[in-house]
Amino acid sequence: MKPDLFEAPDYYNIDDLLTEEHKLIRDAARAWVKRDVSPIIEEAAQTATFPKSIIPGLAEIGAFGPYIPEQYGGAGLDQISYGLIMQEIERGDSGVRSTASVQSSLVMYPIWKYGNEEQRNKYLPKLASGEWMGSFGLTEPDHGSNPSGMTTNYKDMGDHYLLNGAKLWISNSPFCDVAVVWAKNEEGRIHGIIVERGMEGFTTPETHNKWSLRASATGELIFQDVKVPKENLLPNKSGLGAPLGCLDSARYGIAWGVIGAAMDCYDTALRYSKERVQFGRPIGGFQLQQKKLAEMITEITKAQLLCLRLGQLKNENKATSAQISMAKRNNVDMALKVARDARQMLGGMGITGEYPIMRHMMNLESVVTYEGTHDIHLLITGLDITGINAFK
Ligand code: TGC
Ligand code: FAD
Repeated sequence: MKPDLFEAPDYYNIDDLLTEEHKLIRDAARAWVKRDVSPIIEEAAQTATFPKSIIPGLAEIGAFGPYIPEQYGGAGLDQISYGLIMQEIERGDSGVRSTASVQSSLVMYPIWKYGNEEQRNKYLPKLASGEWMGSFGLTEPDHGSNPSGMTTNYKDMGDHYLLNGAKLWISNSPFCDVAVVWAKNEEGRIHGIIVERGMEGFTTPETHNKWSLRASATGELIFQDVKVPKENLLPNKSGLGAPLGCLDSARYGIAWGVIGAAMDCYDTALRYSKERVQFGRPIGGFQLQQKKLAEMITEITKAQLLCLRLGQLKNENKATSAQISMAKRNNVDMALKVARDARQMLGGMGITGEYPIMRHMMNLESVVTYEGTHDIHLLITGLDITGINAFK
């Protein structure tokens, strides 16, 4: 892979709207990605290997629990800092951002929000440091977009719970130390339960042959009569709203993250267009190529502004789930289109691992599907503006 020459586009001087702390945090994450992710990520993706060596670095830049209070080992940052970290990590690779999203918003967040003090003290510091890695089990083989139909269940056996069922498409599952699993009790009510590696009957087979997110490990969570101690139940929230609340936080991070992937594709295509000569001139001088570049930077700039405003709303606790859905859907779609146009601009070179574009493009095919598909988020907006539910 070529040396990482990334220069972040900031067409509307959005940096002027950030605080010095935001910029310091962002720049530290950017420097870490250049130093520790860019040199190894192409090989990790080509060989479909999760690069475990980056775990301590992710912890150091505050990517594990950016907004979790410092007393639990988190970085205690605001929501804009969280977004900027996700943007920089996904500039490196969506799979690396996935690892951080799951750890922060899908594992640490529910333990922090729905757990008790003992659970917070037991799990959060180890998750923040990367000593333990987590996964989040909501999706099942027969229940993806419609998680309320889940069949994973637990029974009260007096001194413990007995957990049965299976989760599919679970990021980090093959190496996770703990899993936050969503399961129904005997009354059919959904609860979060913490399952630890080593519990008898709990297995995590890896899903192979992915063409997307190849540097992220994906797998199953299988529970066959797993005895889970009663103290592992998250006590403070139940119902589908509990996992969906975690998704709000992760989807918000994705809305920022994919801007990073789009910026990397744009920056690569812009540089290439000035160097690549055809018909005796740089291809960046042809109107058709300028159209692609101009549209890319326009859409990236709109996405940056959308996220910044959403971050302000999140900081004030005013962001709605539907606003987050709109940003996730818009920005992932934007990044996919930027990646596809950028790839074309590199001609044949665009399909090789010499440049990051094809990897970003393939990764984004997962990002547009997970955490609620493109169509599901459109229906969430439709419901919000009309008041009429198209799901039921
Ligand atoms: P519905 O009846 O609408 O809602 C049930 C309860 O949940 C509440 N609620 C929310 N709460 C918090 N945040 C949200 N975003 C919420 N949306 C709904 C709602 O108020 C209600 O509460 P209550 O108290 O009245 O019970 O539920 P539904 O069954 O009709 O489903 C709605 C739908 C389709 C929007 C939802 O199920 C959905 O979002 N489906 C998409 C599934 C999804 O996103 N799965 C993601 C799995 S995790 C993942 O992909 C991780 S990838 C990580 C990585 O690698 O980065
Ligand atoms: P389906 O729900 O079967 O949808 C298939 C198609 O039908 C989609 O296009 C969808 O938009 C459409 N559709 C469904 N319902 C409607 C409707 N009502 N109206 C119109 N169209 C509809 N899940 C986890 O729990 N934890 C994880 O860590 C995790 N990581 C993932 C990592 C990867 C790489 C991938 C690919 C997925 C991951 N997922 C995870 C699962 C992910 O959230 C689901 O794939 C996603 O929610 C969609 O579910 P599905 O794949 O079953 O598709």
